[in-house]
Amino acid sequence: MIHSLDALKAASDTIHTIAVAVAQDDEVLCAVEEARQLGLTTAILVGDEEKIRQVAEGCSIPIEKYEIVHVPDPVEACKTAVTLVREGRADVLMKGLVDTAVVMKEVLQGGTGLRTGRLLSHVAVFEVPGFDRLFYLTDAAMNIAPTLEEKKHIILNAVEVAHALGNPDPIVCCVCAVEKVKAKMPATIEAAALAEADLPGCQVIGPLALDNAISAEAARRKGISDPRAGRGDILLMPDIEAGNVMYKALVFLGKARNAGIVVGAKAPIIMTSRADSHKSKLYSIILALQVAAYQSKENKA
Ligand code: COD
Repeated sequence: MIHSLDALKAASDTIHTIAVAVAQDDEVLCAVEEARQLGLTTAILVGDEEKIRQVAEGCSIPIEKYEIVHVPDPVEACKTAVTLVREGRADVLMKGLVDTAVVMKEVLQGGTGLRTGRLLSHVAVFEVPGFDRLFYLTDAAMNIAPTLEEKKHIILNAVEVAHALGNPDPIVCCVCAVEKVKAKMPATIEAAALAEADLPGCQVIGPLALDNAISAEAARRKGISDPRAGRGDILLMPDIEAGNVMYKALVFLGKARNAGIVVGAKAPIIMTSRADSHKSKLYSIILALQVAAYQSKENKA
């Protein structure tokens, strides 16, 4: 099982191709180049060729190592990058210098996008100082107010990522404000329903407050008898607000290292923002490659 993001890097051994949509972004190109230098990836850069070459030159990136597809219009560039993934010429999609909504619109297009019938959701993998396991936080970035049914799919998407990283039976904690079902707190009612739902490939418990999800000591002090309390791997957040606050708190207050991808589409999607650190972008690429390798192995099995 992979316990750290550096171990994830070391475990990656298959070269996969990334299609970068609107690739003229210095931070994104630097992270892609670092992954290429590590021998992990090749990339097809879709966007304005002149601008891509300028950015590459400014960052001392050997642009001759890359295939460039000249599509100056950002919407068309997203369409082209999505097509490259859909047609199997690339294994992972990465967002460059373009709004998330623009890429997602192309990803979600029926027929020409990357939909599979599954819900798409964001999974962030965190390495937190003081903890010897990775946490999978979901959904901090895509589904705004998921229904009970959508939460089941969000859990299953995170379970797939945990499996890809060698955790065969992750403990999923449905995080709420309290660990008891309260009629006035709908998230606790849904958490209890999720714990009863018998989702495959994982063990779901909840409702749990955050401390009882991640700290066995806190759970013991609270008198929670379930031995899985405090040993959560996947942290299902009640909605995007809680998820996003938790994400930012881990990064900016907790100094945690992280990677993040959108799963549930035909291929993993890397949606880093400019606020993400360089390391986080590189780890997100490596995470996406690892999940793509796992998915192609599973599909062949
Ligand atoms: N999975 C699968 N299909 C979906 C999903 C999903 N998560 N979301 C929408 N769809 C399908 C719908 O069923 C529909 O057929 C089509 O896509 C369009 O649906 P809309 O109109 O709801 O789609 P949008 O473009 O309005 O919304 C999709 C977004 C992902 C843009 C939206 O959910 C969103 O804004 N999410 C939050 C993104 C954000 O601001 N994150 C901030 C933190 S980084």
